[in-house]
Amino acid sequence: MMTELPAQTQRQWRTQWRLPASVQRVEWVSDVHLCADMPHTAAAFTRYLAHTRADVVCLLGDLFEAWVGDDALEQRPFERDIVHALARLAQRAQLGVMCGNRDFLLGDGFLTACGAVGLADPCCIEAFGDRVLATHGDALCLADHAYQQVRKVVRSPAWQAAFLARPLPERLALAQQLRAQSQAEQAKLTPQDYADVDPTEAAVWLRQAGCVRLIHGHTHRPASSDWREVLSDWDLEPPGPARASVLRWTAQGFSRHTLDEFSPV
Ligand SMILES: [Mn+2]
Repeated sequence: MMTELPAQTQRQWRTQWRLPASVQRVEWVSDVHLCADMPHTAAAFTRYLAHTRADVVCLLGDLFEAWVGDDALEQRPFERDIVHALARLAQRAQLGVMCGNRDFLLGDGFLTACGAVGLADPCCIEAFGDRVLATHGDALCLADHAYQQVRKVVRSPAWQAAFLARPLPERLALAQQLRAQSQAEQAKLTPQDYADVDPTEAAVWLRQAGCVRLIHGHTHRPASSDWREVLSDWDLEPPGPARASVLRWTAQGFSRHTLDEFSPV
């Protein structure tokens, strides 16, 4: 017999987002990897939220280093503070949130708490008479076969329902353990070892969506080309070097901005 899945996994986030004609400035951020032990990065992100003049902010995944379920909000002051900062932004701008490979359990409870629109991966976003295809990017890193296997499992409604049914302390402990494992594995790699978005598959996605440009994060290798804009990750912990940038989309096209622009005057 099929058991009913919790609302969190019955995700019907939007695959198309047509922005109103009044929108003048859209900003894109991904891979902030927020966690309580990276306080400088969290402070810079909340400062950005407080000072941006964008009409629309799209967060394209891995906003959080880990997310073990929306119920964690009740007991975790760090996550709650971030949600409050997002909710304040959502009072003056539209906020779109997509899941990444680390915070793939962000659910409707989170969206409601911060007043955000859930973006499916991928999501076609229309503005300025143009349309772009937004994705976190991990689903297109096809060369990483081991990861694609894991992704298939953890993105299945059955796995997610079983995981979310476990007690919160157990989920937090498991996330901690997975993070330590992935950090140990990452330490062995050089940036050239990281998988990149598969250009052939990306071209298929773009053609199917009727778009010519992909916006993605995940690879932590910010770049612009004729078919894609790759977002930067954020890391502002000393001793540095600091990494963070915001991609802006206006009627004039795309531009990249450092955080200096968003400091209080
Ligand atoms: Mn990622």
